[in-house]
Amino acid sequence: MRLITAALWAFFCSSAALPAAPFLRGDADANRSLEITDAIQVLAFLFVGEPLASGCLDAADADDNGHVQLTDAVYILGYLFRGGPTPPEPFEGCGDDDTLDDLPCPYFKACKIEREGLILTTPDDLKLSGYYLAGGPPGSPGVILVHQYLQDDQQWGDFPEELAAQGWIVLAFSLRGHGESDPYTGGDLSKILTDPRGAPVDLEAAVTFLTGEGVADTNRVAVVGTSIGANLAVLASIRKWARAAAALSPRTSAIEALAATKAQGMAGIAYYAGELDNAGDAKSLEEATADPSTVTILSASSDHGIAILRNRPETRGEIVEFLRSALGS
Ligand SMILES: [Ca+2]
Ligand SMILES: [Ca+2]
Ligand SMILES: [Ca+2]
Repeated sequence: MRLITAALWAFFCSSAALPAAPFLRGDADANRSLEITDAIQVLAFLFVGEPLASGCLDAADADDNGHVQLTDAVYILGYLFRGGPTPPEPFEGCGDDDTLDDLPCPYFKACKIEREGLILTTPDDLKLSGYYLAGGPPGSPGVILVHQYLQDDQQWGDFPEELAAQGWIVLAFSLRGHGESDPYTGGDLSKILTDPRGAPVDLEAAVTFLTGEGVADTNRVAVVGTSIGANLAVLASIRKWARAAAALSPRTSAIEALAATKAQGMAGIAYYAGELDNAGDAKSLEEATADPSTVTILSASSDHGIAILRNRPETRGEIVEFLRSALGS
């Protein structure tokens, strides 16, 4: 019994680097209500080795003493049936843990999924600013969002929330030289558009984070990008970092410069381009991409990158459906 508990503990601790999700104290089964079943969940976790239905150890720490113990089950029962003390906040509504401890809460399905800020460290030791939405428990499919030149991780509107609502773990970040991330050191910022030692290294940091132990399913990662982000999404497919991608306004010459290789070996990509905006590259890239792949040319449109998502809202649902099918989720 102790061995099983230790294994579970190691599983939860491995995800301790993740941002913490808002939760409800005592609601060990994450059904948004404190009931006898929550006490039973705590006991089953401690003595039978059952995983917590909520996946959130902080929620099971009903008395907020920093440990999940028999006393937490007793505390829940005391509150419910014997007029015992009210569990500490967050109890009246979803919230964060005010008291620091080592109990991880990577995901809590009964609370609204919120953006949790995070800092990625690149292989060349830059800090990149971003945020994370735990739309599902550890091991769910993961989606990385890559913005375009002179934009940042805020360009997406509520698309990250729409993706997280599919049960996916979503990571958006700002490339070096953009948003709150460290500056680009390769010269004039426009050089980042073709520098293989710049933005691709940033995407690698995001992939490494998302495929780390206890985060997303390493075999079900997708990248969605606009303009340079689209080129990086294609690069992620070339390098087998991602099983699926959506590339809005890609450019072949920039992909080949960033990847330092021919644009070949891609699979599972949905391409988009405005008819009046370099649509030829999207078409030829799609021909070179193994199934599943699609290309959508927006007639009489010069929309580029994020403008496609903003001006053609139906694109969002199409991308979700494409990723769902390509990721098998
Ligand atoms: Ca409950
Ligand atoms: Ca406790
Ligand atoms: Ca605590």
